Amino acid sequence: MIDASAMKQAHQLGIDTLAIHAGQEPDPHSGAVMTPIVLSSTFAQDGPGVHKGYDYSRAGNPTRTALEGCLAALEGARHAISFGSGCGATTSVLLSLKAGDHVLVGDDVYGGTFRIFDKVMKDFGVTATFLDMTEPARVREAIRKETRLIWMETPSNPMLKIFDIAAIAEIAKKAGIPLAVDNTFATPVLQRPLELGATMVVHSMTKYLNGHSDVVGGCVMTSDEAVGEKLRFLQKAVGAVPSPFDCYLVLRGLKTLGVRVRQHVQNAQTLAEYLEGHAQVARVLYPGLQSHPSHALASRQMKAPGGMITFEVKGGLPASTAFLKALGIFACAESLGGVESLAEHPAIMTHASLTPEARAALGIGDGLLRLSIGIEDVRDLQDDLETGFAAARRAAG
Ligand code: P1T
Repeated sequence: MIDASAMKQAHQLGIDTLAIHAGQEPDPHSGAVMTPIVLSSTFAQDGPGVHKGYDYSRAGNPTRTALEGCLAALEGARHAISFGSGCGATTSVLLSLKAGDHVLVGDDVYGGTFRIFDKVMKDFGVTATFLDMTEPARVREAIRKETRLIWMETPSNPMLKIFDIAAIAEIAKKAGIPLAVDNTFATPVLQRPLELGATMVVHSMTKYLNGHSDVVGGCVMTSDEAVGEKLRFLQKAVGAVPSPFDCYLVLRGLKTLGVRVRQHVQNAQTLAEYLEGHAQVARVLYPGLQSHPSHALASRQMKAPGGMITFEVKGGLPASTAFLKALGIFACAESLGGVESLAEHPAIMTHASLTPEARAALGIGDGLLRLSIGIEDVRDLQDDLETGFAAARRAAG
């Protein structure tokens, strides 16, 4: 077995090998190559407190252990702690804060993440400042004496901003503040924030890690012992744990993470270039385009620019609505990172929980659309987008 704690061994292996093997070994009882789904909620003990490492499934479960071993290896972490959703993972990280604490948050984050800061943590006395971190010096200037965490997404959702993880990690380290990077859009195949100095990596496993749009889950990876211990405690104490079946599905999905992500990227690059040349497109945000303001940083920090594209269709709300309705292969749906292509309207869908002012400041307007590029034949995807543009043209008159 490739044990995540056997760091030396894991470090010598490539990420595609780790994705298939780390944390897993043939079942010692039957030889089954695939990790069994252990559904039992409780575990027999030889005597009170004498057990084989598991006593109750909220505290620990063998299928979950296998998944967490694999997740830890993929991010090069000592610890992975999994949760019942990405939001559950985010909230569990924030539960280590207390009233009076302050968090610096990247200004562009998933709407549900914004909502946790704005509508949940606020009531517990934890305040947040949302900040464009494109210029790392701004992070240093915004740190207060009560700042206890820096949180960011890169690439961010939905504006695909790129923040310099190494530079911000350096600032955080000097200030003695942990840095959490939501790596959902990039995946460890393209970007490994812990190697760049981050304290924690957070994922919605719902997305690329699982990859098949049939699980909601989340996780946090860290090599910091105190942070790992605290999160392990919160996982058990708060209980936002993923089911054994969901752990199995993510473990299964992870096996193809590398090939999937490489195909997502290839299709996305092709379609981003197509969109950039389209007469009905006002602007395209994709880190793989020269026109992206942080193209150089993305090329340095990421192995490839990822599978998400955001663009603005000309013609406002009538055009963007007609575009989404006309698509046949792309489903008009929230979420991302599955093998199938999805398209959505951030202002109405994923980022509706932002205040109108916050949306306006970010440029999340009526014509803005976000695409999660799947791994279908790229020609079919392009034809589908063209159908969307024809409908948008008719709607805009
Ligand atoms: O949906 P959930 O598994 O709880 O994950 C929340 C989450 C966290 N971080 C990022 C970067 C995300 O994109 C998400 C969820 N995002 C969507 C559902 C979406 O369509 O953008």
